[in-house]
Amino acid sequence: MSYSEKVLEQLKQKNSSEPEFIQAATEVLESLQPVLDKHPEYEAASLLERLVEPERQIMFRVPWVDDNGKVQVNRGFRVQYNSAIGPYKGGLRLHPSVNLGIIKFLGFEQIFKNSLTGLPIGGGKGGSDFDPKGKSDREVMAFCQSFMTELYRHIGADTDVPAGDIGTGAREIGFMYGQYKRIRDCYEGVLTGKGLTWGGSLVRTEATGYGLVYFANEMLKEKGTDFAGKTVVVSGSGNVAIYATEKVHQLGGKVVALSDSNGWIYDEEGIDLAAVKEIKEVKRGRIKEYLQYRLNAKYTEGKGIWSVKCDVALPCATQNELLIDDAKMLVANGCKVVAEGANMPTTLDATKYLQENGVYFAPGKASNAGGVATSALEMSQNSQRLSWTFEEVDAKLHDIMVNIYKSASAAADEYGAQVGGNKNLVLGANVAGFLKVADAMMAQGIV
Ligand code: NDP
Ligand code: 2IT
Repeated sequence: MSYSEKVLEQLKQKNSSEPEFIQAATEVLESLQPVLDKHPEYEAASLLERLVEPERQIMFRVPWVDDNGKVQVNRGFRVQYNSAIGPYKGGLRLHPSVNLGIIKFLGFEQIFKNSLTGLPIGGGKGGSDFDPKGKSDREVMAFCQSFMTELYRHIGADTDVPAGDIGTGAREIGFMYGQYKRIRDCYEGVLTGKGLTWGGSLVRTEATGYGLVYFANEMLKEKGTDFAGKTVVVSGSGNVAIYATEKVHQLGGKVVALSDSNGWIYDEEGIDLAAVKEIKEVKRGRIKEYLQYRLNAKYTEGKGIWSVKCDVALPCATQNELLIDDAKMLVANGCKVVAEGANMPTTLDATKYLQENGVYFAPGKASNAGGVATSALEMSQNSQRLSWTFEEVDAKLHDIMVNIYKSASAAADEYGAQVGGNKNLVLGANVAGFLKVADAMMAQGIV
């Protein structure tokens, strides 16, 4: 058994109730064996065993009072995974599906993603099984204040810097920041995704979606083409999906479908993004309401968005939303590029099928890194006590995404990783992200 297989076996035994974590670790560890063969010193230092074990895992009670005066209790999490190359950095997910295994998979992915950005940020993730959907602003504030009343003691601008993720947007970050400042009496860049008048960075709202499309554009360039005239399907209709759609349209492509957890819309003429922003960002409504804006659009309840014919597919909702049968439909319909905006939206077998059938595939840890990269730019601006212009931040984001593409594709080339006539960017991203962290861990001794 190879070193990576041994570590994976142990990991499966120790974490048998965490399927998403096992899935994320399997994908990474299976990619790394060629690097481990080249660097026997890693096994001698039990580097992988240390890498897969979070430095610290925090779980806590979050009590709050709802609008009926009833006390509610949620579970809070922060997994501080790896600080070899910088303070822990990663989002906070608020969704009823959140549990320790989900936060561990996200935190593990974040280590490699953050490394790929080239910026000094370690990996972490947190959140709660609290569901902001259908709650009043006061209830959301009560939850966020209670959550931060415990979390504050574990974080700090040079220790751990949380941010948004599913269910955590500008409103939630505001309530959490207010409570942190109140308890600590300290105005520091402890969270990213802040409002523009109180330490936030321009482009952070747009960054994950824009960055995803900058990355996908590099993939199209490799294939001798670009977004002009391309038909694109984007799943989800939250932060990442909305700004991915905006950038596709700016580059001359046409997004024809979007979704939420209830169903999906199809608009042959191209999605009217102003309508989607009003439904989702202002009214916090359901994607079905799009029919009130565009009479010719179609709504389908439930799953099925990947049955829509497209050139490029951008899954931007959640983990394991693109399954093997979806992959088969995409291939049969002639889709040529899949780039993940969400974290691990494609199952392992669907990824393999896409790759082996000639689809150029980008893993989220490379293609969705624009959000956290711009968070790191927010941290830099906070340290300098300066704000950069939209153009400056957007240009840096663009350069970072091009560089991530170059690092992942160079690593794929170095290890001869080709699949279905394309570079294997899954292997390339894992290897390139891993090497920087591994080097720092080796230099820092047994910690
Ligand atoms: P939002 O909360 O803004 O939007 C999430 C979208 O995905 C919504 O349309 C939501 O629908 C849908 N969705 C969520 N959970 C499910 C589910 N279980 N089944 C079906 N649909 C679901 O989150 P973001 O846009 O910020 O995040 C989307 C993805 O991108 C996540 O995987 C996140 O980890 C990842 N990501 C986010 C970054 C960021 O900067 N925000 C950075 C990098 C990655 P509904 O409203 O019905 O729940
Ligand atoms: O998954 C992710 O990279 C994020 N949710 C963004 C994290 C961040 O710190 O900006």
